[in-house]
Amino acid sequence: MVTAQASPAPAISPVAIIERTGSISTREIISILKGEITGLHIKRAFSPELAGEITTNFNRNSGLRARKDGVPGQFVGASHYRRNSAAYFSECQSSRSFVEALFADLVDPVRALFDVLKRELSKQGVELRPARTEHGEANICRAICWSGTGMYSLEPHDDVAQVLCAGEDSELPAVANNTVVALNFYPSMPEEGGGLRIWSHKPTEVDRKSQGLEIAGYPYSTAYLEPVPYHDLELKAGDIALIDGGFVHGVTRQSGNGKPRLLLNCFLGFARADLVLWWT
Ligand SMILES: O=C(O)CCC(=O)C(=O)O
Ligand SMILES: [Fe+2]
Repeated sequence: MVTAQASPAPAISPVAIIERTGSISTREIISILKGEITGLHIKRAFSPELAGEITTNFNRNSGLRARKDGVPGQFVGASHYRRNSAAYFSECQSSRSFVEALFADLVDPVRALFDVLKRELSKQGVELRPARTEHGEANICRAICWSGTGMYSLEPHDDVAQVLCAGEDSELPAVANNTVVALNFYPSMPEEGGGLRIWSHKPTEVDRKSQGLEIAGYPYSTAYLEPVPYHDLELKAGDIALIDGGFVHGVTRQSGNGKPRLLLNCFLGFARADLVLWWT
């Protein structure tokens, strides 16, 4: 008798997360890049005044648009998700002035972090730079308010599938051999919810295929994730979180009236032993 093979349950990978208050250190960022820790949550890492100014600049930004790639959200900047590299880098170019307008005359906290990281990596013989092609180079970050209305305002996903599918002419797929790190700054958070949920599961290409998610890595179903333990980062305005984007993660539904949940995000990772790239 032939019986149907049920898909195996997702493998559990332990998560190692550091959560603390204070300043972010390059040592910890490099530790995530090397896959030694899964997540780093720094509370009150940038000032409420700076957070408030960036939020105001987002709300009145003339480049603010709705996403049209099936992921509900409003954003400023460019996303490489489901785009070929020509389309992505041309979108970086056309949105650059809007991204710059998020910071106006403020000290851009994302740029400040990259400046320090660049100095530290260079001492170790490693270059840090934006991903690029002949079409241009990546912006420093993108700004997004997720607007999913179900159980999650951003459904569970991984950030690796989109990197693997960035195209043969792209520098990004090489990063998927190493840790794809998501760098998130939170200028505004709702009173409740909007946490970053990280499941103890790092899907392989086989896992992704079994779920039909090999191109987007989005969205993993509730049924698939049901047996997997998770950890919630409870975020507040002014926090920074870095995670290994290979682990499934999503954003819990937000509640409370008034304050939006605003994220500044980019990705980074080793493309070679002597090169770390960032992109959005
Ligand atoms: O909004 C967040 O906290 C996470 C965002 C995220 O996972 C992504 O942009 O891929
Ligand atoms: Fe993500």
